[in-house]
Amino acid sequence: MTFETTGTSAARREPRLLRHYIDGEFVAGAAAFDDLSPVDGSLIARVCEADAAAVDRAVLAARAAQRAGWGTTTPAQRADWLHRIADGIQARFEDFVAAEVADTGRPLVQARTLDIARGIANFRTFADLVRTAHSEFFETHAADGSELINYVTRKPLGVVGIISPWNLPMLLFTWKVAPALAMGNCVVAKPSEETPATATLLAEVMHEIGLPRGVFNLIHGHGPNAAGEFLTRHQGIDAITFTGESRTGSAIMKAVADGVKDISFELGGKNAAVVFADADFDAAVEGVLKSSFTNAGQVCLCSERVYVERPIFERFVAALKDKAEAIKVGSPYEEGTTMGPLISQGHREKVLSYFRLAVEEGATVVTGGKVPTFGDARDQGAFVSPTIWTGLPDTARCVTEEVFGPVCHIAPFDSEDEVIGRVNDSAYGLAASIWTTRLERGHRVARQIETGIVWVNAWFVRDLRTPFGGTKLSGLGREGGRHSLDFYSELTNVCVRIA
Ligand code: NAD
Ligand code: 6OD
Repeated sequence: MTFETTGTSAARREPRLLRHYIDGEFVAGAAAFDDLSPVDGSLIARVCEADAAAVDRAVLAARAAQRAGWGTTTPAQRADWLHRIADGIQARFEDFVAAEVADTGRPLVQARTLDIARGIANFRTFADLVRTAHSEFFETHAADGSELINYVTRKPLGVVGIISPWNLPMLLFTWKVAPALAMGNCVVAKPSEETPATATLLAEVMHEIGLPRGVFNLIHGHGPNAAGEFLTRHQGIDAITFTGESRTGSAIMKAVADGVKDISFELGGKNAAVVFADADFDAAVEGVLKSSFTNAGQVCLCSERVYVERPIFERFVAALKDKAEAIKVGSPYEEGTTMGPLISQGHREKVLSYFRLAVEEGATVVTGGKVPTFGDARDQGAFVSPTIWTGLPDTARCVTEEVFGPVCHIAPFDSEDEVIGRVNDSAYGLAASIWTTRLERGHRVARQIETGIVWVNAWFVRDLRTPFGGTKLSGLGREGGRHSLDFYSELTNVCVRIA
């Protein structure tokens, strides 16, 4: 593979110190850690590590700001603020793109069209939703003949703790920050230690537009026994919303149990794609290519299990192999790159351990399973090649456990009932996609799949008004549209006798 020297390499940037944003000020602390480029291992920035005292200050600042005014602003005022935040991101769009690409190594086009664009859309969508939110209303006729009306009012929860992962940093961070602020809460938010850059830029935007101090607080740091855990254990938090691994969700659930805090969890998955023989073949191959390899497979919605109806199985495997081998793996600063590295050397170790395990479990490696070599600085990065396996039993660990890399296992199936059973036989239940030209079949199968999201002839098309979340180990609760408005507020039913 060639390495073009055009473009801006993360390696050439001056390391900066990324600070916390607490009570309207950027503050450092005693400790800091390295933010390394997954493209070539170079130092991007030093990042402050919040200790318990910093987390405490952030929670107290959020509480004070919530009581001092944010909690009593009108929905229309908050909607205006959210649009101003969106405008602020838009004004620094290319800074956000550069920061996201430096932290993750993803292709520039993805950062522009998905990550940063969605960050803006999250603020605009929840601004519009909160402005137009309506209440429930019921007329009641009691047994004694009296008449009453019921209506529901919403109050903010108070202070919301937000913890987000590294795979879609800006998209997932703002997906929580926007609705939390829209509903009148103040937030203390912690991005992943792997991807602190866009969250820091967002704090700069909040500062530049003059958002009242304490409304948005940013803390950096690690998870267990560090900033993340200090936040979840803090008694001043009213709710935690978390996106990340299922076992982290379990640890957070224990941490918040004593305080009986509200929680919303978007967790891991082992998603399936089902391709029926009647599918539009080319569309299905293209769809599964996207659903398995987008963002190097580091999207919680990616399909790592692909089931293909037997008559087209061999043809489908061959076609997907050709497409996977045409993916251009490399630096985001290189023209034509369609897949960047994994997020870190540590995560690559995990993915490579599954590559080895697949062989031990008896897989046929159709393509990939390797670390590409470049003969330049990218060899210090965290690249792997797009990988396809076949031949594993449904019970294999590589078919049941989330790898979170550019990999899928393809298996044949013979009947609709059989494939529904196999898709549902999973500890996870986040998403599935079905490829068929028989739409009644699409509806019928979708209704029987035990996941929070099912796409038919599509993948990762998002209408932000729809519920988003998973069943089983994939999560707890739903966010999106009115489901976010519900999670980020307390509902009070007011019942009034009128006659
Ligand atoms: P992770 O669980 O390791 O970390 C996520 C965040 O939690 C980070 O900010 C981390 O610092 C923090 N954290 C870790 N341990 C903690 C603890 N004990 N207490 C408090 N905070 C803690 O997840 P990750 O590796 O960053 O992300 C990848 C995982 O996220 C995958 O499993 C993926 O499927 C999942 N994910 C799910 C969704 C979804 O919508 N369902 C979306 C994106 C990612
Ligand atoms: O699109 C979204 O709203 C969302 N929460 C996507 C999650 C992707 C997981 O990696």
